[in-house]
Amino acid sequence: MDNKFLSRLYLVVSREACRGRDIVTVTEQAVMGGVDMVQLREKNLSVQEFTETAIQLKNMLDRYNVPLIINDNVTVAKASGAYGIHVGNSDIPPSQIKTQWADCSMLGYSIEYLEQLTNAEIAFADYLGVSPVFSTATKTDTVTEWGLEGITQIRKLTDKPLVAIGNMNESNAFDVIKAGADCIAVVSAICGAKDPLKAAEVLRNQIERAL
Ligand code: TZP
Ligand code: MG
Repeated sequence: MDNKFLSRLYLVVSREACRGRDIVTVTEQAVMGGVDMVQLREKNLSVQEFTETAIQLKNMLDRYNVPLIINDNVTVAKASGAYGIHVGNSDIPPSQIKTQWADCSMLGYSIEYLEQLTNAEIAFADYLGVSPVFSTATKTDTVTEWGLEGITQIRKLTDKPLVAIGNMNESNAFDVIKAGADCIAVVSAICGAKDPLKAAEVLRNQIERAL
């Protein structure tokens, strides 16, 4: 795996996912439990609100040395001083992100179907999202449900770090890492948990056990 990429438990967070709880508080709990990378994924906020939330998160995350990644918005990523950006297959292509934001330190790119792996855009990505591994109510506009076999298949075709996302939880994290993923990304398993710190700890333990 690429040395630059050392993250194992990746929280994908939004205000909505925190279900009325404060996003910075939930995220800080998650970090204390073992989350080592955070993505802010807001689909319904204005650029101003998205940026403000990103800055609040970054101020907290900096104290823990945890990188902040912004989903699909170069303006917000630059304005908040984020570490990187994550884009999907139908978003701005990675090559263009690099043109628009030369200082981007981490570029994530979701793999939604197998043919994408032969695309030149892959070379611009620092990690690939295997999206989704299992179907999830959190994101329903998906193409391929990769399953464990899909992770293993992608693992054989690329050396890029693989981030597994989609219905990841404490009962499948171990198998997903064993199948070839380097990192687990979650929304509900942490944001929806009564105790986000404990939920992160349990997930992190499953991951470490599989490494
Ligand atoms: N991309 C693919 S699945 C997904 C995203 C953002 C949502 C994952 O959410 P959850 O609640 O962890 O299944
Ligand atoms: Mg997108």
